[in-house]
Amino acid sequence: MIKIGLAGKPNGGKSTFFKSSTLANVEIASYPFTTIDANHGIAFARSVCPCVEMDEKCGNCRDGFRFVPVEMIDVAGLVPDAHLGKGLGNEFLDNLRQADVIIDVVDASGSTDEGGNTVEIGSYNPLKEVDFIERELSMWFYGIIKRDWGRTSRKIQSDGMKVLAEKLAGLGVSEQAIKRSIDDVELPEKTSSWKEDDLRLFSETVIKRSKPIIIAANKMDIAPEENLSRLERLDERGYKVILTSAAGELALRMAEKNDFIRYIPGDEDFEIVDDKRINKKQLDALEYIKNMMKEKGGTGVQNVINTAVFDLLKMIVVYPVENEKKCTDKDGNVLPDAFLLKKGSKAKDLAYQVHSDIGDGFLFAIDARKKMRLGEDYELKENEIIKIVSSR
Ligand SMILES: Nc1nc2c(ncn2[C@@H]2O[C@H](COP(=O)(O)OP(=O)(O)OP(=O)(O)O)[C@@H](O)[C@H]2O)c(=O)[nH]1
Ligand SMILES: [Mg+2]
Repeated sequence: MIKIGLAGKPNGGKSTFFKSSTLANVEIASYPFTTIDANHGIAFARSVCPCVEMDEKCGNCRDGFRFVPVEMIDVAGLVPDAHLGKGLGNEFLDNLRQADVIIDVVDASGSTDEGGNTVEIGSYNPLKEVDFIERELSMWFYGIIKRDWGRTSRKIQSDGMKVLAEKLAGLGVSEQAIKRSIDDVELPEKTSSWKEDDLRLFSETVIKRSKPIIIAANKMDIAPEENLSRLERLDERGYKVILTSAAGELALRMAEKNDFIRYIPGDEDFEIVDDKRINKKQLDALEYIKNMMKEKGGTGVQNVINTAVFDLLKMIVVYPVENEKKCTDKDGNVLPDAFLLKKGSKAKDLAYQVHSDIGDGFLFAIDARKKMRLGEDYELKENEIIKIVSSR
């Protein structure tokens, strides 16, 4: 399963973002280092369900939106020099080892300083936060790559780049990402000639390739407009930035759970249910969130997850079925599974994801909509419904 890591300075709203996306019961508080041990949970990417074109609804989606599971990891806050052990230090960065993509939850309101201590709204520049978090992440990689570098680089000379790939496998770095990073910044092929700065540059590049970052400009509900536009302008520097209110999303998810509102995560609006249990204070809070969503186009939380999964990681959703006429499994469940696959995946890759035996015995696939036979090298497309025919 894809893994999304939440990073950011203390008190920025990581656990609130996590709780709103997973509904896991985690601690949230207005002081730094609330989270110490990483939280793991299941969040969801939202996609249009193919059953909207069918007579029979699948029963696995909400109003035609399918929520496909992804893993989410919420970690301790990072402070400047975390890679040297400051704050909760280096070992906490290691919770991000397996993350495929990182959401940097930035406090756009500027109401917490770089250590996460509460300050007056607008008094801390969130752009500084973006820079230092990125630096900490790349210095963390650098620290690991640098370890024993003399020996590693000599081995690379004799045995090739796979040596480095093996060393970095635990960080989720592939040999391809290593090679591309070296090309990107035109480092000499002879790794033993790399200077300190080359190693740093390599670390910075390889982490960007293996763990792309998306910025959630959080606390938009209380953030000064100036801060929001400063953060949004980061797109000129190649960043993906999305404004969020994790607290707003959490309030909606809780209200939805209690049947106070009708809300589908990712929607730009919600409907308040006429309910005697809602008191004036709750109603006011919901109205406040409603207005904010109207102005900003939603709470942004689902949008961040979707952008991370579909834009940064370039995934597609594919629906494997056993009966291509009815689009069901053998028990008659309509569109029982939704799989996330990397764009460019082939029919045979899907077979392997269903089961390794099915992959080994792959004969051909069938596009359920077009009733067309597909070979193992057929490149799957977003939203396709596929039957795999296998000898096993
Ligand atoms: N106004 C507003 N407050 C928020 C938002 N998201 C989080 N908060 C508040 O920010 C404070 C910190 O939230 P947490 O989710 O605990 O932050 P964290 O990043 O997990 O903090 P650490 O675990 O200490 O690193 C809490 O008081 C939250 O209620 C938001 O979107 N808007
Ligand atoms: Mg936390």
